[in-house]
Amino acid sequence: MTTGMKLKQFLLHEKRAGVDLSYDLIELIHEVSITCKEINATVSRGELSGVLGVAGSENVQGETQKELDIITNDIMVDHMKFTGLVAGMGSEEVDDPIVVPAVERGEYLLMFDPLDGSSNIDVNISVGTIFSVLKAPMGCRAEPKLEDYYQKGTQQKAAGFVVYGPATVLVLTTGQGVNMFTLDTRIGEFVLTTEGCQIPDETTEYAINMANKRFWEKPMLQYIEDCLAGEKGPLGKRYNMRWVASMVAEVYRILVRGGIFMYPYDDRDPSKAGKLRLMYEANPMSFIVEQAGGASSTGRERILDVDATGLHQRVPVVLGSKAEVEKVVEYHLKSGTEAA
Ligand code: AHM
Ligand code: MG
Repeated sequence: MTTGMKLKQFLLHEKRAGVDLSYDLIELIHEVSITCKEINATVSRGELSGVLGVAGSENVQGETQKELDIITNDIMVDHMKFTGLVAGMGSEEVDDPIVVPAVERGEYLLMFDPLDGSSNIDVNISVGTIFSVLKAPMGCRAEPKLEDYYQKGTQQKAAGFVVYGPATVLVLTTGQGVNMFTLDTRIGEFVLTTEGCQIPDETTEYAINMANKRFWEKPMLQYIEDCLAGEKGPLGKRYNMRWVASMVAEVYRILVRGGIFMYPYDDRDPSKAGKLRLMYEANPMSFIVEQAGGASSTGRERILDVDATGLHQRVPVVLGSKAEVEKVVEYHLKSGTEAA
């Protein structure tokens, strides 16, 4: 009976049961969970924390940062830098790799989005922290080069996210399925509450920002049109739509009851293949979704197989219930190989 175990206790239990997990990786995940408790403490105080609203600076993608984006980024960096577990870090909020002092260097690279969905903070809707762990090719022996970060999603050693919602929940995979740990605020520990999440294969619920419709490619337009046609249309089902504008909340919902989430290719800016970032959002979420029996694609290619060419690279994302994702891929393949 593992439900009820605390996060680190559970990971050590898994290791003893034969799962391939290094002690350093277990420690790293545990340390990340500590920073997420700190982020949770800040976020959950809302207006009381005095940090809501626009900070006035812009991040590397030219988006206005909320103060909390910066604060939560610093919480993660300042903590993880001195754990002896990471060789370097990549953050959605920072242009270049984050350097770790030589004496503190560890074996892993940590990629993270400290506060995903932060435009929701002021309106009190769920936000979250997303993270992905890669092996540093040179380990602790040298400062990682930029190219060391350019690893495919299939190389991830662990990925997870914490959603700061009505309950604070850590969703984690180390490549052996997906487990959920709920923060028990009475004892300050993440406790295993769901073991082996399984995304239902089929769904009738889709999530997409319809306001971007005019920028989409033909296959995406066609798929959504067919969803809207309902039971009388070619898909033969009555669909429902959701859009939280917070990827952590959307993926959490999909893990619990299935669904499909799409932030597809759009032609607003030819230098960006989509809105979401490969290293901080698409790869970790795809690893989790696949490990829960779902699928994840750009529409044409499995996301975990996409070549990484930049720290802040964008990628179209279609993920969730397997049969539905495969349907969307079919629409793309049928329409030929142009674009993205
Ligand atoms: P962020 O990392 O700047 O918060 O952006 C990512 C978020 C996702 O959580 C969410 O799915 C999407 O952006 C919402 O985009 P939109 O504002 O187009 O609805
Ligand atoms: Mg984000």
